[in-house]
Amino acid sequence: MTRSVPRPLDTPVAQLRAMQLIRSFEMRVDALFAAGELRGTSHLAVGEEATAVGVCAALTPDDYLTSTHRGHGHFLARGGDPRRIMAELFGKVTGYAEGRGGTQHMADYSLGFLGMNGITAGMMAIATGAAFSARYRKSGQVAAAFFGDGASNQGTFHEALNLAAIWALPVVFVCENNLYAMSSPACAMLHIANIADRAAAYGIPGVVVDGNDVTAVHDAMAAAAARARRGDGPTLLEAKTYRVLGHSRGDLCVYRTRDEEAAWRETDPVAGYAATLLADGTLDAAAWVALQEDVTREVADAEAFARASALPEAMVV
Ligand SMILES: Cc1ncc(C[n+]2csc(CCOP(=O)(O)OP(=O)(O)O)c2C)c(N)n1
Ligand SMILES: [Mg+2]
Repeated sequence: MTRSVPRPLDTPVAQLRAMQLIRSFEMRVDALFAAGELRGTSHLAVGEEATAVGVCAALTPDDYLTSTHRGHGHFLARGGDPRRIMAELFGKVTGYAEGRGGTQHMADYSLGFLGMNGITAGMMAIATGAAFSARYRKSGQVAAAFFGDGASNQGTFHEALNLAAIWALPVVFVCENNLYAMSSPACAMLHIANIADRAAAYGIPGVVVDGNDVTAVHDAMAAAAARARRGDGPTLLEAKTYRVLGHSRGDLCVYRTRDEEAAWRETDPVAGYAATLLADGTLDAAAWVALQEDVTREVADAEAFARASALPEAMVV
């Protein structure tokens, strides 16, 4: 496998660009599914860009990261190559799993990106193991594990938090509470308001953060990662956000209202951060337009690369 380097996310504009890249990539993938050009299904992270970028901005190049079934954004934020991700979605040999894994099965160990996984909460255990390994080797690395509100009701969640707590492992559990697990609203599946409150059961800090505010996510993640690196153990970080599109392809969202969706669109993490940077003078209007055009070009280039790539050879068994 070729070595990659994590995406530099150390400036506000770099963070905005990464969020815009995720938005643009996911919207294009959504359109490709709608047009019947991509097969199967995919879980898109539109509206959840700030959690991916805020968390990755607080990691060092050596740290570990695990993802979920909704992982394109996590991977792009960490430095995954849009060309190879798109090629994997097209089932092409240049994709991260050589066209045989698809949307939920991509990894790049040179980025510390240990992978996506369709098993809800499954990667929380992998991240806990990676943190154990880091501690054993005294490497100073931290592992971050993304998971959803639905995953917090899986047994694996409790097992991972308990082990990480009793061994004070350097892991940060990042819950992307996007208010839904498929068609199930979090408010009907949890008898508490904050998933972060579950941290108390393991004697570790539980922190709630606005998951649509990239700076707030970064700051909370940086504090949790510093704590983990000091040897003080894990944190449960809950980022409140919203899954703007359906759970996966073909979901008409009949279980929620259009008013609710419109209200959340007001808190759009990408447009909101662009507005902040325009208001404080970090970015001017022309630069914002140029950034969006540049990202559109990058996504178009990824698609052209994927289309031009070969299909894998048929497997003979
Ligand atoms: C162990 C397991 N149980 C059930 C499923 C079916 N399933 C796929 S996605 C999903 C919902 C996950 O919800 P959440 O953790 O909130 O993540 P989100 O889809 O909102 O990002 C479920 C139940 C699964 N993939 N794995
Ligand atoms: Mg969810």
